[in-house]
This record gives sequence, structure tokens and C-alpha cells, in this order.
Amino acid sequence: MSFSFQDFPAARDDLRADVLAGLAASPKSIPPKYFYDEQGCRLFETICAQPEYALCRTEQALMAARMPEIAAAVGKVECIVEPGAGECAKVRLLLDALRPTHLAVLDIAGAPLAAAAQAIAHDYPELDVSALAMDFLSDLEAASAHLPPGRRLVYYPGSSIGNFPPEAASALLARFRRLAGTDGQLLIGFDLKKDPQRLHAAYNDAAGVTAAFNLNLLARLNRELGADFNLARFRHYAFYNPVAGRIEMHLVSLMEQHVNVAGERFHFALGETLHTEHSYKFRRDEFSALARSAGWQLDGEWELDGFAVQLFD
Ligand code: AVJ
Repeated sequence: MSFSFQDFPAARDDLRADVLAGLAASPKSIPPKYFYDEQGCRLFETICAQPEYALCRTEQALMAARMPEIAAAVGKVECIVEPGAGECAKVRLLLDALRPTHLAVLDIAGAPLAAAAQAIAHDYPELDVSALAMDFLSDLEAASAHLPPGRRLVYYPGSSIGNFPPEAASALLARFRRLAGTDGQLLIGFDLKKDPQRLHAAYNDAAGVTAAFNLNLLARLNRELGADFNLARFRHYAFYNPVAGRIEMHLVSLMEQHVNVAGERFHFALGETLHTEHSYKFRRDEFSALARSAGWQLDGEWELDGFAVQLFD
């Protein structure tokens, strides 16, 4: 077995700069990638166990049920690349079915990524595993240099692509195209448009886990930037916007207040929002058109209960 870890300090995210810029903007916003500190990752796992939030369970069931077809459509690949791999749990099904020689996993959280990748290297003795600690949004090109030659499959599960507005999503898919190379492929999962009440419920679970996940962003800023957000003065507010085809998540200020963040003071008016996430939903034809705009051709698709996986080359 072989395992390597590469840190890319120049391509790490900058919480402080991004948060200060987002709070100075109008409307205020913070990029959703900052949800996932240790506490945020735990809360997201708990969201996935809520009855209202079927996304992760459905994707898992779809991949398990259709894997023989998916593997046949993918064919022989040398290397699987997973940007934003986190716990590296989802890729195991693909490793079992495709048996590549190399796996490259990328994530901004270096320590948990290294641990998860090492566990994979242990469980798959034949596999070469590279863990790359970087923000793949800022430096996908640096990752490319660390991949072996041969056919590549970029794997981007979990509807993470839904967090990007259409132009940014198209730009990211185009970067995946360059990362995969001309004979490469993309296997990507995304949440489908469906009954808006079902979508609404998924982001407003009865147990309040999504609310806690959203508010944890403020707690993280308190912990890591010495901010003084009073969490009781903000309300989780999530809704489906059918015109834009997306869930919007906000933290709405319940009163006029000031908050100090990293030495700067910010004013919140009563009712002012801090926007924290877009989660776009697609029809299958919409998504394949988006990918086509980034240079990808649809090569296969699978659907289960409001979730879809598409394969491109
Ligand atoms: C992990 C990006 C797919 O957009 O549904 C869950 C994150 N946000 N509940 C999503 C999330 C609120 C999730 N993704």
C-alpha cells in the first residue's frame, strides 16, 4: 500500500478575509464552505440522519443499487479524483467496483482528510492514495501535477455542486474538465427539483438540526475569529425559491445590533439577513445542459426518488 500527504498552504482558504469581506458587503453573506468545521461536520452528519433530509441516504441507495451499470458505463480508469472528499466514505463503493490503481482526495480540512485517506490506504492494499490538503476552488491546477498519467474519473457526489450559482458551477465544471483531461470523465450527483414542500421540510427539520448547523457558523466565528455573535439574536430562515430553483439559507437578525469580528464592528438592522447558503436543485436536462456549457457530454444517468447521478465524458 502507498499513502502520501501533500499540504498546499498557499491554496488554503482564508476564513478571516472572506468573513470580513462578506460582512462588509450588502447583502451580508458568508461562503457555505465555512460551515464545515469539526462541529459543522458532525451537525451535517446528523442532518443526513433526519427523516426530512433524504439527500445523502437516497444518493447512497442509488449508487449501491445501480453500481454495476455505473461501473460498466465508466469502464477502466487509472485514477479517481474526489474534490471535497471529507471523510472519504462515499468513494469506497466506487473503489470496490472500479478497482483503480490510484485515488486522489482533496479537502480544505487537512487533518481529518489525512486520517480518512490513510484508513482507505489500509483497507485497499493495492491502491496508491494521495491526500491533498487544499481549497480545490483556489488551486485545482496544483492538484493536477500530483496525479499519475492514465484515465481519470472526477467524482463529485452529494449535490455539493448545488452550492454554486450557475455561472460559478459552470466554471467549476470547466475546471473539472481540465483536471480530468481529454479522455477523462465526471461522475456527479445532484438533487432534483421536486415538491417545494418536501424541499422546504428538508431544510427546516423538526428536530432543529439544520437550524443548529446554520447557527454553528456564527459559533465558529466566535471560536476562531474571537467574534461576539449572540446566537439567540439570529434566526435560521430557509425557504425554496422556485424562480431561482434553489433553497436559500439565511440568518436573520432579530433586532438592531452590533457585532465585533476580528477587530471590526458590524451593524445589523432589525430583520437584516446574513446569507449563508444557496442549494440549487435541477432537472436532469438542466444539469446536463449546464455541464455541456463546461465542455462535458452526457454519457449516462441514473435517478432515484428525487436525486440523480450523471456521467459525462
Ligand atoms: C452538502 C451541500 C449537499 O445543500 O443540501 C444541508 C448542505 N445545507 N442542509 C445541501 C446542507 C443545509 C447540503 N450539501
